[in-house]
Amino acid sequence: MKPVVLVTRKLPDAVEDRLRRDYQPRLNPDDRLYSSDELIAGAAGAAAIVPCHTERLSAEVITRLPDSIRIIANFSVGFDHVDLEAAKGRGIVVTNTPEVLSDATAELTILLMLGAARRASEGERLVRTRQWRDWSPSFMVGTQVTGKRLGIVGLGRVGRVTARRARGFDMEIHYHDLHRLPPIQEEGAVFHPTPEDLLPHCDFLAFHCVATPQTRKMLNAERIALLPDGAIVVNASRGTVIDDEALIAALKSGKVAAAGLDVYNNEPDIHPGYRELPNTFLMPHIGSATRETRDAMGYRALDNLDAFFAGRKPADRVA
Ligand code: 8YV
Repeated sequence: MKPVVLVTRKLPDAVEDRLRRDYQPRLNPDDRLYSSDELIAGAAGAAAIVPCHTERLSAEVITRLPDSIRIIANFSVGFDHVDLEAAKGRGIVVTNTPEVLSDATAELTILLMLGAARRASEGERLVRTRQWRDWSPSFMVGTQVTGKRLGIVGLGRVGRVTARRARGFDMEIHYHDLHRLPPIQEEGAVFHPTPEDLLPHCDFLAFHCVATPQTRKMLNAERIALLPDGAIVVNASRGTVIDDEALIAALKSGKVAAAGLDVYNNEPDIHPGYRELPNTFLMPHIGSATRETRDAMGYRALDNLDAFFAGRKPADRVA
């Protein structure tokens, strides 16, 4: 008997074809967002769940999952939406999809940097709304990216690709992480043991760290004060790393010249302050949204399922 797999969102066609071939999938062709109750009901008799970050598998939800569930194979690299301790407590294996989305997310990060620095949002609006009437040497002047210092919080897989792409703009890379990386991974990036050490070196600041209680509101008012005046902040990790009120105040005062954001607290109902500001470049959590990457994420989630049901340790086990 092929194991029953609850798939919470519509996945790429090729991934769903493979699911149909190897499993008895419960698909969601309308891509409707399930409530926790619907998810729990849909999991009845299933051996596995393939969720996205849009499903919150809190301790409460995991406690209520049917006993049949043995693995949660996430279609995401981030797993902050899953309570790992609760899963461990119930003997449920949890996996993620690392590596395959590093390029796409790094590309998006570069877009955020360029979009924020060159005032892409303002410019686009002017053209689209027919308000672009003139040109002058002082019109739409932004910040140059080339040759600037980029500080990266979290020089993991995505952070290292962003650093590599940023070197194409002759940027000088600085980073903070829990530990200094070996030189082969640093590729010349300058390590700073604390965020406080890093921030004064950041003309641009990019977040690529994991959402944990320790990184929550990491960018707060005190730390923003340590940035050079006119710094640019970008975030393609998780919204929780930013104190929204503090960043919005800094964007208003000009302390932070611009922000490029793809992730937010309380998505998609984000802090309204971001929408009102001209100096924000805002994307709707699309870091990994390329055809190639979404296929690869699906295959990676299925590789983890295949390994698990073949009695092997899934490569990307996080709990
Ligand atoms: C995904 C992401 O689109 O993988 C992640 O952690 O944040 C995104 O790139 C999303 O999580 C898919 O579930």
